[in-house]
Amino acid sequence: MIDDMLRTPEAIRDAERWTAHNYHPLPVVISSAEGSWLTDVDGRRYLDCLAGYSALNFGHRHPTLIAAAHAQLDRLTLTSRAFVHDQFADFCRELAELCGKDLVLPMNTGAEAVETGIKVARKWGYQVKGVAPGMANIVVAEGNFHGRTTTIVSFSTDEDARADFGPYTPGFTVVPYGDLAALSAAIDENTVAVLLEPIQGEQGVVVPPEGYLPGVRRVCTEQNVLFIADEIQSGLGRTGDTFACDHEGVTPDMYLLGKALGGGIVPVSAVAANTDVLGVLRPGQHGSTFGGNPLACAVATEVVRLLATGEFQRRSTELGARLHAGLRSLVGKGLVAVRGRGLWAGLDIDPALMSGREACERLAERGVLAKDTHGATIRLAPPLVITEEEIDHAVAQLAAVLAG
Ligand code: IF1
Repeated sequence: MIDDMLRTPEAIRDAERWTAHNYHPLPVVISSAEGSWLTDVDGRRYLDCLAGYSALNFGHRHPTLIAAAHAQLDRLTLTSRAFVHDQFADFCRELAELCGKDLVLPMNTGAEAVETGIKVARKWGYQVKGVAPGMANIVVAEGNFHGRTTTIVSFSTDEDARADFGPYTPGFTVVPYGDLAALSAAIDENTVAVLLEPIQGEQGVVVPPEGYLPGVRRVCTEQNVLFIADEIQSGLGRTGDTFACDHEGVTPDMYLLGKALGGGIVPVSAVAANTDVLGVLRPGQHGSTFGGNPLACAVATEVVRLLATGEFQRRSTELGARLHAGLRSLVGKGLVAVRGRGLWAGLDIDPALMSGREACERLAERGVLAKDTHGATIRLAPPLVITEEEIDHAVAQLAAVLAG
């Protein structure tokens, strides 16, 4: 049926004609969506098991979020931060309270939140910790994915993401993910921060060993180093907790948030930290044209309120258990490994059977959309509004694909 999908060649050909080829999308052309379901230009329906890489945790067009967007569109959409607007304080306060932090700095994309975290950590290092000028270093993990800017790819270990984008930004030390001894050994008098994904998304939903994150927290506290948790993909309900760090009771010095914070409607990201960290910034030292705009704040405030109920964290935990039980039953039947937590899973397919891409093409033929990461690994991250029946359906379609 993948060939059937190519029956929509004009839409795909037009897309390919007029855009740089920085993606290799599945041959599906989506025209509408609601909840966990997408509909293509020919009326075919697909269960969304990617959810915009976790930007659609609340499903497509969640009514509360769409209503907030519509109401704000009819009032005020942008002021810049040169002025204040009436949506700003509620958003920053309610997000800060959700994070248990003093302050929030709103941006737009995840990469901007990461860049903001890097800049704030460096400035904190010089002005608070007393690191020698220009010497600040940040410890990061092998297999990291934190975005696509030139500084961020400077410390990527993925050659596809990094090659030929030099010269690279210095000031980063890469250590094996999950290896606390290596991380501790990499910290010296110039280390201002450790930047980690609590669960590595693009690497294939890699969960660190139990005790690793508490260990990182302890070492950072002991060494006066900021622990920056990139929760852009792992956070906001995806793993069954508000933040993936919550699973082991770890509180980072800085949360980096994005994706689902914008409700799948507008790009919204943010850095949340206490005054002793974010307080190093003075007017004119950092900013963004759209960061904290009225439309973003109106939607993101409702996102924070949805999370404050705990409903989506409970769904992710309960439905995630069903998903993982179903996936584990396929180990030895085409799957070699299943990783993840909550409604987030990384699946290693037997490479002798098919690639991750091929598996995703065959799933698409069966009306389930997912995305491969590398090689024979695919990730499943459905909206947290998915139902038990839809989970069973997705697992059944995967079983059929693996069975050939
Ligand atoms: C793509 C995946 C990739 C992220 C974490 C920061 C960012 C991301 C943990 C930057 C973004 C996106 C980017 C998108 C595909 C997707 C992704 F991991 F989710 F699968 F690439 F690796 N921190 N991840 O996951 O956020 O600037 O994109 O808003 O670039 O192809 P952004």
